[in-house]
Amino acid sequence: MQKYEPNSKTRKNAHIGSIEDYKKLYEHSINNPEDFWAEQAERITWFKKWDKIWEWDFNKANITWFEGAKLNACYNCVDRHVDAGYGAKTALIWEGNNPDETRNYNYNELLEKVQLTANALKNLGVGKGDRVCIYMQMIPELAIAVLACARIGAVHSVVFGAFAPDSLEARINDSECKVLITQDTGVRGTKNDIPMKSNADIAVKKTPSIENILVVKRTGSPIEMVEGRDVWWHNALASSDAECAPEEMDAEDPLFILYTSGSTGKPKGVMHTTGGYMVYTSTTHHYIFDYHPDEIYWCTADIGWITGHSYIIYGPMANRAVTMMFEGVPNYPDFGRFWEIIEKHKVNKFYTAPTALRALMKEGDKWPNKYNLDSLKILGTVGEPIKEPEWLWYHNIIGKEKCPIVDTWWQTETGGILITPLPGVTTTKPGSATLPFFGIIPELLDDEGNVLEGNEVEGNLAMQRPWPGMMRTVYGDHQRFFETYFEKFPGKYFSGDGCKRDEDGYYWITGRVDDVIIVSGHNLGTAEIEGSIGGHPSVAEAAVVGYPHEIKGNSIYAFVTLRTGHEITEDTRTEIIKRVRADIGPHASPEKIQFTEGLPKTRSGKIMRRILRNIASDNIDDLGDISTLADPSVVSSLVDERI
Ligand code: 7RM
Repeated sequence: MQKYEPNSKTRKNAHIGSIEDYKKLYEHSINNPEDFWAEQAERITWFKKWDKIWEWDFNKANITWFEGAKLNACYNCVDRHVDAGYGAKTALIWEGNNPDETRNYNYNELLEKVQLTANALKNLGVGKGDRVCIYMQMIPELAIAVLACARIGAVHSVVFGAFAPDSLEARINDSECKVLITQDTGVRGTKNDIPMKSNADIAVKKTPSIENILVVKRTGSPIEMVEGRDVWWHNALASSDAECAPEEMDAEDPLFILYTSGSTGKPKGVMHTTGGYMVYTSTTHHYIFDYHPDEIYWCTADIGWITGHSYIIYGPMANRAVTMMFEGVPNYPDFGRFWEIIEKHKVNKFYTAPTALRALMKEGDKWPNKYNLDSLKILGTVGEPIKEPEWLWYHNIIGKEKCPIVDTWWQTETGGILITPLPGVTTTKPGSATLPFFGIIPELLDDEGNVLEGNEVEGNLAMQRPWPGMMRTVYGDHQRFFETYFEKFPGKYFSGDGCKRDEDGYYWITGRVDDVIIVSGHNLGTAEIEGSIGGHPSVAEAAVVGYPHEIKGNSIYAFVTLRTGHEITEDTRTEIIKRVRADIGPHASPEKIQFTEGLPKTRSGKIMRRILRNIASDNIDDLGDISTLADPSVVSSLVDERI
């Protein structure tokens, strides 16, 4: 396989410009972790320094960083840059769904808006520790709302704007949010009236904790406003005071909750705290995107996901970056949109998902070739394994062979990037996330938990020690935090991913080893989808697996058994799809549904998903061992009737 060395220009300007320097700092970070993280923590402005760098016990899932320290995340992202004289510098560039819509906020303007919003929240009775749910599309007010919560010490819970009312309701109730922030309707691609407020109205019928809904006017479409409960954002800001001092938060005070799908039906409220998260996101953003002042940095993720939290808002803004936010989609008005935006704003650092690259690559080189992409210096990917074809396309057609690609592996739970190349350092191999970031000790374990030493091994990916950005608990359920991440391999953090280490010690993520399917970079729990399908009155049982899809990475294949006496009709199929879209969201709807008389189960009643995965992927020659099935005969009809 061909390897790609960082070019000399990147090396020369990079914060770290050689593998020797990386190794030196890596070894320092491993041998003297407390010194290393104390040094990195200097990026953050603390109101009070810590008493202790770290304390941890993976056997109890207890982790603290910078205990005793005081800081405010919003102050670090906004105020201190104004105080340092950079108020007139651009903080946020917003590119609307329609190409003629752009808004810029400098740090002065951002500070002004954030303070007004923070006071508007206070006027609604929101205080330190209260939870605020944010359900919006990618408009600037979303970033402002997040920062305003951080400013007053309210814990934000951003719910991705494509989620259906039921999912929103479950997330609000789990953390008992007091206020919901949304917008009238949303604009995305050809959709110009996404019913945000009316979805919110449906959700809050069953969320007793919500006292008020704050509504941003994005489109002006008519919506219902409930007297005494619903407040227009612009009115609330107009009657707010201009000044709002940032709350002094403990390093271990919660900053936000973000829900992620698990292998049981109920989503997990991943909780991140303040000090460690800020140190980790700013440090990783600095080194991995090799960020230098005034560079234009664009991460295309949605703020509804962790990538948007860590690498649109907190990391870049702590580093005083010019960070971009995009409301639209890569194929609207046409397949050149990303490249048009890069030319228009002279983007230097570009971070996107393999699924987007696959979709764009398929449309041919003519789209990127229409635009001047010379401003690009570094390209990043995240969310799923990137395969060689799209890696090469990214490298050759987008980066013109001069931009290092950082394939960054991490998770909602990790808060920031753990395995990644550094642009001025790492010789890359297409498809490998390469080497650990500073302070990170990845381990590959066999199923019994034995550490696989040396190179050319494959196993379960775990971390030997904590890092400052890792999650601290599952909101309201510390036992679940322990069981999900620390129980299977005692004393380690288990990621749920499989991984191999090659002859050069490079890491290659092989995908999830649990019941999570990643579709277009979105984590979906099989249990959640099965629960939704199972809610259909004709359905007796459903099992859902992923199968490879050329654009989405994986697509969803549902095996469904109907109740006796219920007939398979085209309506059943469409109703099932409708139900999943309504319960979870369109991104979770099954691409294929196979009705079957029975599912392959062990004698203890566990569905053997491995067999279903093989059938769904058309790997029927080697289904694996089927001898432990209660009734092996179901397999042949499943194979014959596969779609
Ligand atoms: C940041 C994010 C996490 C899961 C993770 C992996 C997969 C993420 C990569 C990747 C291969 C990568 N958070 N994943 N990055 N697989 N190479 N560079 O995506 O919580 O939504 O998903 O995504 O399976 O466990 S996430």
